[in-house]
Amino acid sequence: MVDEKIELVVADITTIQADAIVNAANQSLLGGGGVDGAIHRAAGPGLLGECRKLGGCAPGDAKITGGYNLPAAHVIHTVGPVWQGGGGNESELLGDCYRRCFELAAEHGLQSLAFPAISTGAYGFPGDKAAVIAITRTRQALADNPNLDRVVLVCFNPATRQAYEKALNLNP
Ligand code: AR6
Repeated sequence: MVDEKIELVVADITTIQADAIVNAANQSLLGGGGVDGAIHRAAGPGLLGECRKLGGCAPGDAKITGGYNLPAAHVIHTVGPVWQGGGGNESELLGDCYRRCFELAAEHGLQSLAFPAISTGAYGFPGDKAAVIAITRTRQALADNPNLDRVVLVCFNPATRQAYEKALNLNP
């Protein structure tokens, strides 16, 4: 049962011990507010130094770095879509973010991964729709990659946790 490998926690993602935590970054990969700011503050300046060499990142894509002062060994930086009402390929792009993060995790042999609710803060993606995409992609990745044994979906607030619980019950 892949769902047994999915964990929902209300927490600050910078405290999570995992092979990698995912950052909801912007195209510059040079830091920002929200979860991006928190990750850069907790990781320290080494992270920004490595990010400067990456040449940015397109929406829907992802890039991996070290975790520096974080408890996580790596950070996978992905750039979610900005919600524009739903007609701009936002759902596909958000799905691509999850797919690329899981691809990088598989390429690097990572066994545990923690995600924030990508795009649902400053980028305005509706939480319920984002939760369905996150759960669908996570189940797919767990089914495809037996080496992956723990995916933590980090909720910064109870509403996000409720959205994930609803999505998990939609298509068990
Ligand atoms: N741990 C876990 N989740 C968090 C944390 C945290 N420490 N802080 C916020 N969240 P956002 P986006 C949740 O705005 O919508 C940045 O400036 C938050 O409650 O961080 O993808 C970037 O540089 C929400 O549920 O990311 C970009 O410019 C989720 O993380 C832009 O924001 C995502 O909220 C990206 O916007």
